[in-house]
Amino acid sequence: MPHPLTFHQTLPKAAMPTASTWPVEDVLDLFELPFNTLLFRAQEAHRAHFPEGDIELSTLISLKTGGCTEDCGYCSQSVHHDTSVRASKMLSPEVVLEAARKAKANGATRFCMGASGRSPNDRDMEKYEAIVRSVKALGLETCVTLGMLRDDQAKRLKEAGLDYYNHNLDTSPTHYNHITSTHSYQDRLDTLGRVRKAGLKICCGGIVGMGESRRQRAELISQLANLNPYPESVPINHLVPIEGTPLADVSPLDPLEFVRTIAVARIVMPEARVRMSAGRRELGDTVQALCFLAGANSIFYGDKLLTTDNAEAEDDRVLLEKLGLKTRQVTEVKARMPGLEDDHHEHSHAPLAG
Ligand code: SAM
Ligand code: DTB
Repeated sequence: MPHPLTFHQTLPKAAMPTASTWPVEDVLDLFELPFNTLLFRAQEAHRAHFPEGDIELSTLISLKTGGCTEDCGYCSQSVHHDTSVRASKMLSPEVVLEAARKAKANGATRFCMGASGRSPNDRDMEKYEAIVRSVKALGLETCVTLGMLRDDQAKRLKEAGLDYYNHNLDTSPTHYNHITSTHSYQDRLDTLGRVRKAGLKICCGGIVGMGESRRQRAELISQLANLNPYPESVPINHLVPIEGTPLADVSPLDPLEFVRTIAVARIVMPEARVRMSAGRRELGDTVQALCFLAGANSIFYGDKLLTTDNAEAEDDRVLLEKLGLKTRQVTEVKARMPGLEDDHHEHSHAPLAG
């Protein structure tokens, strides 16, 4: 008997997001729909592009923590803020590999690695390449976030086997100057351009709850949707307030507005993995259930984010089971018959390891 949460389904190969044009006003109109209409539209978009209950599990690790020269107002790792996070050396490849093995055994299909800093230096680049190679060899999808990249760095990461580069726009262009002064929105867009040029997939999203207006949330989503093509992966973070940062005491966002943001992202980027990202622990089961209904189909899975606690893995197992959601698995299948494509992805679903 298969486990009740197990089924197999093959998706169309390499569904590449198509170009779309989403003016801010149109995105804002979506935000302002009656809640049920918005969720209904989001469900329609979701079901047209993904099988029911297909949740991607990504596990996150901080390769190098703290000591960052940038002054992003939300961040625990900036040298400009007096937080409890201390700078630490880069993790050894062995420690990272062990964490990746564990993540895979626990059901994750993507391993996301973050390193603090404005941009990687050349000595560290070699280490990142080696780490990407060895994590990729485990059969996991790889994602790194290392800050701003030059063309040659993006190319090297691609050659090392990197799948995704995470580089968030974080907020609207009109709010960005209130959040960061050490780099510009254009810097972020430029890195995204280089990442695309190198042939990498993009993981790009933002944070809500940083004192922005609804229009500014619409501006962020419009920016993301108008990237051509839009990101394959869209993390929507809910601000995790960090003591000692300028945003520590910002008024909390209405959780239903977080749900709306997910729903709008799903409608305007229907083929993207929309990740209910940081801040999930604080949202509770009911709001998370609404986010899944709104089209979230990826979560960070594991007890830790970068410097803060994630929702507990055990609680996630219980929640996914309760909601009847299945998790995604990716297996590279080498073609054995002449005339078939070199390899293809087989998408299946399996219960989580306990
Ligand atoms: N240095 C890299 C860069 O420049 O992109 C990594 C930056 S940061 C660690 C990665 C992303 O995590 C940020 O862009 C932001 O969206 C998210 N993030 C960081 N701190 C957060 C917080 N306190 N609450 C919510 N999201 C956060
Ligand atoms: C993303 O959008 N969110 C992740 C990942 N990309 C690197 C990071 C969340 C960090 C939350 C705060 C912390 O743990 O320091």
